[in-house]
Amino acid sequence: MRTQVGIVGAGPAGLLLAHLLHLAGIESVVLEAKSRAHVEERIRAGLMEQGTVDILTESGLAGRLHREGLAHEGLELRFDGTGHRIDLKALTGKQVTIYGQQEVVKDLIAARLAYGGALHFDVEDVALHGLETDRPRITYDEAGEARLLDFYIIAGCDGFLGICRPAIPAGVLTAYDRVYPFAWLGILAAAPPASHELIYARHERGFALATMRSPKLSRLYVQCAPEESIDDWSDDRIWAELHARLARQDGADQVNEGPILQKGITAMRSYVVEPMRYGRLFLAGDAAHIVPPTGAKGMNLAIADIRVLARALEVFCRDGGTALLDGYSAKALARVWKAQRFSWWMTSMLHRFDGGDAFEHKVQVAELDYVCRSRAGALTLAENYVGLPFD
Ligand code: FAS
Ligand code: PHB
Repeated sequence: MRTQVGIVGAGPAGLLLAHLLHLAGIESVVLEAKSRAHVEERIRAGLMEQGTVDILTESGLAGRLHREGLAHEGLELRFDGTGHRIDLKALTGKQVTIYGQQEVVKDLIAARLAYGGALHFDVEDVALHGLETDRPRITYDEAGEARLLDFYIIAGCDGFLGICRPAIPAGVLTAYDRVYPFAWLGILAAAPPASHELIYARHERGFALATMRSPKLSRLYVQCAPEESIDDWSDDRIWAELHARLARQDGADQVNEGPILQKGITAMRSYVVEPMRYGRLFLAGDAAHIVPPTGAKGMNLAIADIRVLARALEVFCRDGGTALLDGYSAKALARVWKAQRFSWWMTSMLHRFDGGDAFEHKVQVAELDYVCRSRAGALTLAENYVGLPFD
């Protein structure tokens, strides 16, 4: 007995794909290496584009998101101790929403289980076979039992460190890679946010970002060296850097300290593989691309891939049409590269590059000054930040 679609990975990409296929009457099986508790507790992205909220709303998954999400109509760029608000709503007519990725994952899992969709946690040794045939299969172990499932299509939604991308034979993929000379140290603190909107700060000591998860939960980041360990950063050192980098010329200090509930260091990298397909295997989300989180594009891009892939699979499973499937990679990559460009641009503009000469520092500040004072400059940031229109 063959299920139509096999999905490896229960992150935002895999879970949303399973849900959209279900709405189209298409059976799928989701295989996840970690436990339900693990994937629901992983603190990652926080900011959703308008298009992401729309997709979740249209697919009936956004009840809690609309109750608990925080709608934002602007953001602040801060440099040389002065803040400049970018009015996203006035410039684009759109807003963004703060709603933690782990909350999206919880909502997607609850929906999947509510209608009895196949979702297996804690699977091991997932391996793909027959990708070049019209009968691809997945083998894996579950509770010590070896399993084998046949599919028509396999979706690789297993993130940057998964097994799907590496299952594609050498020489097929072209990888584009940029590793940045810094990382982000992020904390989740039981403290009111520094501001009601996000603050992106360029500072001689390094980048800082003040964001949030709720009116009582702050999410804060500071740029650090890529090789640093979280053990190098005491709570006092973290708070001291946040106060210094987010300080305003007028002396106002908006950073509220509180118990740090979670902290971690995330590497910064831009990475894309082309094509996002091999035979009956289709890659989506971080399995195919990662971006530095400065532009808040990671999860949004995963959702955008799935929007294209789900539509193509619906046509294929309904009447065998392959035109949309054959066009998936090129269509997804067109958006991926625009998000890569924006994420690289925001990262280049806001971070301290050790060894950068005085000229580069002056150009960075001039770029920020231009974005804040020119409507055209502000619009280019705003329309990418809220999410480019789906074509
Ligand atoms: P995911 O990585 O979310 O999900 C892949 C799933 O596949 C995981 O649950 C994994 O356990 C599973 N898997 C892996 N190998 C498997 C195997 N062999 N078998 C079965 N399952 C397997 N983005 C932002 O926009 N803003 C941020 O602030 C931000 N912070 C981040 C912090 C960290 C530490 C990381 C790693 C990423 C961050 N991102 C951020 C990016 C992140 O949100 C991703 O873009 C998003 O999770 C992509 O979703 P998926 O493609 O579904 O991949
Ligand atoms: C977050 O809230 O975690 C967040 C928001 C915007 C970013 C990165 C992270 O650019």
